[in-house]
Amino acid sequence: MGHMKIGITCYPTYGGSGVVATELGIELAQRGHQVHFITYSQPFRLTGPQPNIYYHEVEVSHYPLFDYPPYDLALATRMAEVAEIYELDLLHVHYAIPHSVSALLAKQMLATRRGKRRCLPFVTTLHGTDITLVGQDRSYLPITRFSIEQSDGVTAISQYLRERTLREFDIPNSIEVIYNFVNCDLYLRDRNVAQRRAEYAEPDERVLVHLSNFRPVKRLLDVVEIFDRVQKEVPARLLLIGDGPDRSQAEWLAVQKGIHDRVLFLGKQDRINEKLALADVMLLPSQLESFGLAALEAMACEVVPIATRVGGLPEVVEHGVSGFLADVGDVATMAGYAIELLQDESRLRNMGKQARQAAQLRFCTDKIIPQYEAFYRRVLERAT
Ligand code: GMT
Repeated sequence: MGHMKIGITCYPTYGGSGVVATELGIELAQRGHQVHFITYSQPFRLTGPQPNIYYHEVEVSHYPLFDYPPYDLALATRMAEVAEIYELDLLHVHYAIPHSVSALLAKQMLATRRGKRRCLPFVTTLHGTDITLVGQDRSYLPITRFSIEQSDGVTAISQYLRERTLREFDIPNSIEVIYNFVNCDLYLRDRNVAQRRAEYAEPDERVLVHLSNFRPVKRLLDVVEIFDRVQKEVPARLLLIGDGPDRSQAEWLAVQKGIHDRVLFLGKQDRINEKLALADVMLLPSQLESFGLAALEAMACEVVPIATRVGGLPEVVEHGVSGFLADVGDVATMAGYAIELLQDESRLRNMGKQARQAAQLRFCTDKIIPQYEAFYRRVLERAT
């Protein structure tokens, strides 16, 4: 089988699942597949026109009657239309709710069309909160389970998420783990970093970075607490990339602690690779991460992650080798790891190299994208 025509749906805004879906589409397109993004706005990492990539916006009608505009239905309709017009081979949806329900509807719409019946298998990739939070909500659990069961293929981004889904959802499907990935040619240490680093920090200062959507699960206040302890021992700055509900609380905490001038809120940023590449350490003290894509992106840039021992993070970060792991909320231990490392230049650089090596060996695009291609082919063979 040659190149495939693949429809991809994800949340197009800032967030790990949208990043993975978009980067996957870009990589597939570069390998010659035709990729159709079907989303309510242009995925934020999809910048500029690229060969083999199409974008189809989902319009949702807002009639006065619709207190709750039916996005899932508009999405299903658009999926079916795009699949028919562009003769898609399959749909790949990221994040179960509501995307896999819409994909199931689109599949059924096409399967029952008189005279123009069309087979449209769909793959669902589980990312984390679609299972750990949303799936636990009784009002969503049955439909999430149903749409996972009905998927023609299911993947999870870590062993942790796979096992948790099988355990808590009690589904008969097999779930294949395909880890998240990073483009190691784009995410790499900038050897001429000094000039750009000077925009944010003095030459003698270390740079710590945090990247997230600032939701409570990320424990942004712990990031500030850890940094406060670090900067008392080591001259340093903290770059906070992203935005979200916990931002103002974190800003106030930095003001209260008298470190506001050292904590730089950069907001949502493009070209994350360039920002990460000028840091020394990444702080990711999350309550839960099914994978922790930010840690992986940092590792590829030789930035050492200091994270929590939760969810899929131990599958990404090897404690003491490619980063450090501590218990949730243990800001003293995480600060201790950072201080020790930042005071020892050769250990810092060595660990940075180990982190990159781990990223390259296990999570580079050339390792992971072929796994998706092979998975799609298996799904298509089964479906026809
Ligand atoms: O972390 C978030 O709140 C965003 C969420 C998403 O779906 O956009 O991230 C999840 O998917 C990412 C990409 O696969 C993973 O790297 C994150 O660990 C995962 N977040 C959680 O499990 C909390």
